[in-house]
Amino acid sequence: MAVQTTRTVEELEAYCARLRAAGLDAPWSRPGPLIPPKPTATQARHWRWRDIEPLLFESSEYLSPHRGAERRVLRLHNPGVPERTVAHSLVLAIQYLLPGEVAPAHRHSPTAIRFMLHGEGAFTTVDGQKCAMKPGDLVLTPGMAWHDHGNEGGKPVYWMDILDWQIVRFLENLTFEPYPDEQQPALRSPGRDIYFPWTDAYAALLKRAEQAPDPFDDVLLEYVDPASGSSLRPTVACYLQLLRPGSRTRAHRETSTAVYRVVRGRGTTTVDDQTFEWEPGDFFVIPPRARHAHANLGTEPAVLFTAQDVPLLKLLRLYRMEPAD
Ligand code: 1HN
Repeated sequence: MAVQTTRTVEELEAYCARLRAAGLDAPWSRPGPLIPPKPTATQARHWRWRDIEPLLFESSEYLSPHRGAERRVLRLHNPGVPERTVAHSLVLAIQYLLPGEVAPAHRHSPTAIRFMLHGEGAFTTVDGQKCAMKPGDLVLTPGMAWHDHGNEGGKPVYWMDILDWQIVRFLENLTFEPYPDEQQPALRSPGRDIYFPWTDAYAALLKRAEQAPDPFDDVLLEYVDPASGSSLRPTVACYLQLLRPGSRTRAHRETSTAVYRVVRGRGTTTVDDQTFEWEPGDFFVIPPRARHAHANLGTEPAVLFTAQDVPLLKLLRLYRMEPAD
């Protein structure tokens, strides 16, 4: 409440009632600062692949992908986020398909980025471009691109989906549309702007490792649009990260949020007062402004895939990074 006033509390309450009736609000009429500090909903969290894997395999006993249910996915659920997503800004889901299964064609306003995790014979068709997905391949599905998936192999396959769903939802621009048929025709081979094969990305990462390491990330290489050189999307950037044996990065804080998948190797990531000891297949999330540092004290290199909302924060002039040793 205002400090200096000639009016009584009752008069103020009556005034506030008249404001409400007129469709107005006086924020100073309630106690507390005008802009209260708000802790992030996203909590630092580590998911172990050995806990996820049996539950992922079991999911096929409950659901077959079909029109309506659309996708057999398990989402990473951050306990702090009411929408049950990995972070306040991003969705991370693992999608599982048995041999011969098809996830029907549809499109939606959020962008999806797929990073292939396991198996042979998986494909995604994006606006008529059929992309075979081998482990480590990245396929970009921009918002409103038609897409369907399938498994033409003899064994189950799975990949991870990163979506900017939460950002689009916050902006109240979620749209969804089923394609008239279960699958769209494959018309042409994939463009270099949506299909990033593992062999190329990994070779580029090893080449980057020949340069001086980054003190905060050791070796970090961003996936960029080949024509423009910009991040994959205005909302999300993806990177491959190599932590060389014996490397220990400097602690720092960023205003952005990062989700990670361990591709190979072992290491540790300290996020504020927690230390995650990760192994191949594990996932973890670093909330905004959390102090974090990575280490690989083993004898083998460690490779991480990470997706971050950095480009959006940069567009909004909100991106900051500061050392926190
Ligand atoms: C979705 O539509 C896909 O199209 C994947 O493959 C994951 C997670 C939440 C909501 C929609 C897909 C999703 C999703």
